[in-house]
Amino acid sequence: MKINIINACSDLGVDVDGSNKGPIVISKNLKDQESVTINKLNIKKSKDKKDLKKNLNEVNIFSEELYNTNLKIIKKYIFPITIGGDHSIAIGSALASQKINKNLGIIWIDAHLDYNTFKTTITGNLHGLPLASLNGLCKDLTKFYDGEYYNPKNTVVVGYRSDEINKKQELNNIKNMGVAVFTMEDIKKYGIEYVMERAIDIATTNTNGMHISYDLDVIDPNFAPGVSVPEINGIDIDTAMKIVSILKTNINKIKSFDLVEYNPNYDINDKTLAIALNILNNIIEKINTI
Ligand SMILES: [Mn+2]
Repeated sequence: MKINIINACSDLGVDVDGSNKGPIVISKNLKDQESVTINKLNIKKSKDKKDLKKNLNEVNIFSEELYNTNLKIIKKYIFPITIGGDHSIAIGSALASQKINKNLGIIWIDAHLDYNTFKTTITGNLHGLPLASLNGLCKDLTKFYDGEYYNPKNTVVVGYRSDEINKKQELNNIKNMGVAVFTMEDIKKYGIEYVMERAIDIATTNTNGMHISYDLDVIDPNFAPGVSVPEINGIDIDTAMKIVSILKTNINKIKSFDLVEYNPNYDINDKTLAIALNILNNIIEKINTI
């Protein structure tokens, strides 16, 4: 299957700079891939601690442009691989896939739940809201969208960890919605093979397939320091690649793929870049065979 790379160059969803530069650094190291680049508006972004809707208009403008770009690609039966950028870019990429393919599930591979809403966010960093947005809970972030949202029953998070007391409400929200959350503890207890098998089952039961959103911060910052919001106690490189090989064996169920949150400003000796390239080269190679 033919592939297009979409460079989603935005860091407007987080008050840390640099993830907007990630896509170009990654994609120039991918050989022979057709790509299109979406740049964020050139504004002075809000980092005001009291601003709980940071860069909302600009994030919406970016999401809409990315959404329309991905729509066009998917309509041509080309497989979209969207490279972020902070995780707010997944609003545009995942909704475009849902709009065309209809009735998709989603696997959100991430150290974070990204399930805040405008009521629960304490930072106002909009990259903490995209998964809730994809379930239709943050309409201010999806104003451009007129399709169905992802069903929480077919929504799965893999790799979450955080003991922060202020995350309790987010965790309650996501559980009350019926989203499946597999934590780091689950991965340690049951193994990544079992967890991914369950995740794929949940995302694809009675659906037309799934969208995959892979956040590099799911990997332990010892191995992948080049992210904006690192969380300790993450998965190792072997586990990160096992996830990819399990996805490869299920490639026919995958309709669209994101790799997000690479921040070259914080990378050390290109360690994180090497992992990002390994993930993408594996996925690209497999898509080329179908
Ligand atoms: Mn994350």
